Amino acid sequence: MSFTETLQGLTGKPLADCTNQELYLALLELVRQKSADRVQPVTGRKLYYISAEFLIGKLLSNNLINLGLYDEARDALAAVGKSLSDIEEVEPEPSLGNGGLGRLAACFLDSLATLNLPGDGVGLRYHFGLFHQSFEDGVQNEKPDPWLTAHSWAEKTDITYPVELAGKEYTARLYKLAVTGYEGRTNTLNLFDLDTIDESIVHDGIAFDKTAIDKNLTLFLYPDDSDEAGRRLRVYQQYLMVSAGAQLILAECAARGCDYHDLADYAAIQINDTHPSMVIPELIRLLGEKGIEFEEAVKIVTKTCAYTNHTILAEALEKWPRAYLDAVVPQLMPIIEKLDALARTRTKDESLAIIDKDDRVHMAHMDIHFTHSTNGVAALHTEILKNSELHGFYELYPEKFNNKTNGITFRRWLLECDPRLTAALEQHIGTGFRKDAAELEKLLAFADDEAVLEQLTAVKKANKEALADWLLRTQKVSVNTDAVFDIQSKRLHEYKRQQLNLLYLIHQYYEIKAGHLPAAPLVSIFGAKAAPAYTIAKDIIHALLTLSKVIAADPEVSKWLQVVFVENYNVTAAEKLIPACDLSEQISLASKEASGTGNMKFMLNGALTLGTMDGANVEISQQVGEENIYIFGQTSDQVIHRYAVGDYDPAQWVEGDVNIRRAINFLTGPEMLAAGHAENLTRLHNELIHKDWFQTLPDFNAYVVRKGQALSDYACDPKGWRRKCLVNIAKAGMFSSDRTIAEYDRDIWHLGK
Ligand code: GL9
Repeated sequence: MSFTETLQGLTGKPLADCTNQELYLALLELVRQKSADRVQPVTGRKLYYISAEFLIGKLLSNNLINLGLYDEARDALAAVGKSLSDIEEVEPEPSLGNGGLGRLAACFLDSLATLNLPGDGVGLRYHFGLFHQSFEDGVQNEKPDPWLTAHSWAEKTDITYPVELAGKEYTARLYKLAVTGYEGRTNTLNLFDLDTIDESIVHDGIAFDKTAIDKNLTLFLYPDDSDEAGRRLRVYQQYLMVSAGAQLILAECAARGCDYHDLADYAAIQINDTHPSMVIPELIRLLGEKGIEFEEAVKIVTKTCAYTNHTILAEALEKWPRAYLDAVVPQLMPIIEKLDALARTRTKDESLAIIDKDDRVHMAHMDIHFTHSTNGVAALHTEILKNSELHGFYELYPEKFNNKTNGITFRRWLLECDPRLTAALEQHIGTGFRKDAAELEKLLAFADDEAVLEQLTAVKKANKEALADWLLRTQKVSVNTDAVFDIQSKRLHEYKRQQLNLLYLIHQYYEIKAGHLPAAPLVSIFGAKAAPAYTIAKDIIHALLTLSKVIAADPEVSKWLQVVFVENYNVTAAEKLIPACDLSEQISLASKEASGTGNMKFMLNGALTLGTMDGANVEISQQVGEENIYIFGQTSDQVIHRYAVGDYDPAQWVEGDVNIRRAINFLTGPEMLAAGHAENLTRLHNELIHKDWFQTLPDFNAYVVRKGQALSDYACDPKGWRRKCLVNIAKAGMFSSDRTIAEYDRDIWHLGK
């Protein structure tokens, strides 16, 4: 049967007569059937990647590509006057994640299935995801982001598990979402939910009664934790995930013949950051119910579980007040106390304890003591963990520490999002890189081939045109595609320093007004959501939106400079932005970005990085060589030293530098106040002058100089620029998540064995 006939069998009428919605549903069904054909029996050890977030993005195109059906589907639809990309627009994006940590989990699932490794995800089926962002009057506005339509990729099962929360029993229901690898097997993303959730309790944006657990538990990812009810709700969510997950794992292993004593031969559990850490005491509890003594259960769990640390920011290393756990999971507290006592027999160092003197339970400490592996997510990050943040633990357990530099799946972040570049690459180096990313290096043979370089430039130009069309259609802004497209898209956080970019733009505004014109016009594009309770992050968004208006209203400046803030940044938006980028902003304060993965996506799509020596930027720089990347700013050692000395005073920098002073004072100057809100702008101004916790000002001048250099290279040395782009693409191979997953498997999981 031809593809058209098969699809028509599902629509029940000629394809030409179908709506895009009908075609979408038929394709969804077709993909489901084909994915089911690729389910394989599990032998030996199987991975359970347990994570609060799985930022999977839209699935239709990705699944068609991985099943080898994309071209056929596109052509069959085109033959009847339908467009696959229009059909894709019907699909809602599941917003089950926030940022890199969640997207990493999604890339890992793709690579596991592609490498034919048995590995499933375990998480929650949030009804409204993180939130949908819109801008109203220059301010971020939050709404629910529904994605669960009548026909969704996540299929309801009749598998349920009882979960006890605050002494009351709830029923967790399992939903399964098929994950098919590229020419690989089909694994499962297991998502838990309660049948009793009531979406109608959400009002006024994303507000809801935080105490009605049976109705609210899986409404949102990361519910507002600025009050106690919100923080407790996070504990409720985490326990729902780990308890149902642990029961699923034990049931699946038992079905394969495991007698629980040998659990580690059947299961490897990867704890993705501290949100799932309670899986440790929960497994010990459940093994106890099966008759296994505490001491043996601890050994089994330690052998089965491994932990990934994704950040050194203290606020993200969860420490739950004991009172919360006493209230929500009283069944776990006696076990956590015994684990704390056991940990104290291994070290006298009070700072390594699980329960501290203020009765807070340190989740990461429990992870490190009672799993067999702790990994960081980029070389620099792992070194910082070993040498400073987790130094005491490293001394106690040097053998547990290892690095696994993050990666991204090239299927989504090259084949799917950049078909033009993919076609160009295939013309010269064949298709081997689809499964063996190292083959991208073959491109280096063309580094001085003018025709190839021009082809890459033409691809970039076409992608910029496509982004411009999309921006016009969805955001009603028009951009100059001859300008440099400079993009900073990632969560809004002070450590990522969108405010540094903001100060640069203000600086440029003054320079242009003074007749010091830049080498090339610049379109500066932002995409970022701020956590709803993170005031300064929202103020930074407001300042950028306001500056955008001020510049647009000034014909002298707007010829050279434009600021665009994309609404509701998500995976779908990233897929449009990344292929069109010339300059990738990776400007976090050195030592603070554990890895970054956007940096890898931009590089793979032929953008040059403007960045600090932070996270995986360090490894990108090693790969491409310093002449093919724009590095600036303090090193992590300098930053760590400055924090240690503790004498950083932003006011001195403001006083001592006219450019810094001019840029900061502009925030509360007449132009900005006329276009924006004094309250937000003043708060940000004060924050920068009096606190600047992430040391924006010491890096300001270096940033201005380096960015100027990049713009001048772009404008004055186009040949050199193109060559740099080619080298970046060619050297991106090491950042494939296939490489990362192969390393996890080799060093930690040993799957299928
Ligand atoms: C993060 C780090 O901040 C990133 O640098 C890193 O690339 C990713 C994946 O390892 O993990 N840690 C973290 O807590 N988040 C990250 O993105 N947070 C969220 O996504 C909420």
